Amino acid sequence: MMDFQFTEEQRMIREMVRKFTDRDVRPLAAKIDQEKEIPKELIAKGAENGLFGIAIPEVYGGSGFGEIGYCIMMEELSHGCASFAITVAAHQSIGCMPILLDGTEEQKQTFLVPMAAGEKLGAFALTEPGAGSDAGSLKTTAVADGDDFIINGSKIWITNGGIADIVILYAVTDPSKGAHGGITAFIVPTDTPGFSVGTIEDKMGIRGSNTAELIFEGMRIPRSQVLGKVGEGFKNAMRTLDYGRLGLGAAALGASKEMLTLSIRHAGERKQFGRPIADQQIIQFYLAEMAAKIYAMESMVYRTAAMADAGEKFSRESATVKLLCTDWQGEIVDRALQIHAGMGYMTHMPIERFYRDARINRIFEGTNEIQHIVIARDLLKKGGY
Ligand code: COS
Repeated sequence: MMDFQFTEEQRMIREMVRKFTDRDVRPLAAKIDQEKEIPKELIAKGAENGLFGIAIPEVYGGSGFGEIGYCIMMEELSHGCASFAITVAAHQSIGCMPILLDGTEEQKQTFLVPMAAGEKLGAFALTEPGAGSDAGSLKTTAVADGDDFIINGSKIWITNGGIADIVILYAVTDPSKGAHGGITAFIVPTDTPGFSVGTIEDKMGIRGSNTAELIFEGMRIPRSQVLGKVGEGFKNAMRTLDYGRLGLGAAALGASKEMLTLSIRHAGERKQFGRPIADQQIIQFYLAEMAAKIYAMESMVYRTAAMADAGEKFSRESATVKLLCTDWQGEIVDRALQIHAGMGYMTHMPIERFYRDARINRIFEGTNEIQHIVIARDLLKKGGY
């Protein structure tokens, strides 16, 4: 398909990441899934290619390609390996972005620059055992003590948690206020005394992506590592998730395109009743439905990315992207498995891995039920579309 809306530079990004995915990522995807680990060399190669700071401005060590560039990258990586794509995503769109949004110049130079270069890996630590969808009801506390804050508590299901060098941590500084002024964001290097990694989760999908429990015991963080203003951490988390949700839409788009390509190929090759199954109208309809959804996904991902790059507010749009792209990804991967039938169910084919990997996209960075809330609140607040 002609991607006429992209600039020459953006087409080059796509070409570069596509080559990288074909050469370095896809061949390792099954192994990454089985061994539940991203090889360090792959992370190093990704960093060499500038993937870990593709959206971050050049002045902070990134490539400066913005959200459109980031979505192109996520799309292309997601053709190959969801575990690797989500490792990059958790680092960049929700690990780096909180610092880019609210960090001081000094914080950006100290923390963001090495993160954007891929020298230090980031993570975003919001979720707790009792605070998932209701992210405002955190229990991790940060108590002021002179020039420091002392942090106690724990986080669960943190993507990159066990391999990150820098974690953006959200903790309660004023329990009487909750989401409205009671939560503060902190920049936490993972070698800080009092920081430890607990359980590493075993998962249904994205098995190569690291998902960890984080524990903080009397962890002392200087005020210079408070991100943004004390009490404004919840807003920082929500603004960050606007970016994260858009990126997940791009990941869903790339994985869905891969499913369509494999399904078209299989439908042309697989013969039953003496002819390719692509001759059957029902299979043609399945392919047409997949392609129609992909076209809509592509349109909304890049329209929303353009809004983000233009500095417009895009919370409702990114919630819409997350909701529809990940729901449709679920339908598309299911259709791909149906078209491949018995073959698709076998573990030597990538379809079953894509099927397992897709499922988390409707859950993390705000369940799809939460996306309905974000969309509805915005409509009611504005009193219209
Ligand atoms: N951008 C800027 N500010 C935002 C914002 C956004 N996208 N979303 C909310 N805020 C602000 C609100 O304007 C409000 O500000 P005031 O205190 O000035 O009024 C504040 O943040 C609190 O917002 P709200 O009242 O909507 O908070 P709720 O506790 O009702 O939570 C939901 C709202 C449910 C939408 C939120 O908790 C959420 O997104 N939950 C899912 C969390 C999630 O994605 N978890 C996954 C973690 S990563 S795997």
